[in-house]
Amino acid sequence: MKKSVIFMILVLLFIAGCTSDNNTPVSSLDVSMSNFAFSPDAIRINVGDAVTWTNLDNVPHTVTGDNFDSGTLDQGQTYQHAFAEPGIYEYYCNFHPGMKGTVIVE
Ligand SMILES: [Cu+2]
Repeated sequence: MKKSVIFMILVLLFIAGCTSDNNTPVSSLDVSMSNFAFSPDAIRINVGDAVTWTNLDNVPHTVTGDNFDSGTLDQGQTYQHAFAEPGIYEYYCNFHPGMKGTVIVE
């Protein structure tokens, strides 16, 4: 009996681990940079939409992709970029390469 309970808990933890995907794109035109992360880190927009990034951290960040670059954004500064072509655009912060984000343009 005890063993089966432990087994059930392990199964539930396993399922929870598989379904909690923090990279699921959400529909948003606003991305914040806080605690050294883009939030949300993956967004879905329509062709022609402009995304606005805002740096909430007290250290500088950048929004750097293949064909767009915010330059240095200090705390409170924003950067806006419109996406005219459908595609998947990955970007990162120049100062913190671990900071990554994705814009999916449909
Ligand atoms: Cu950064």
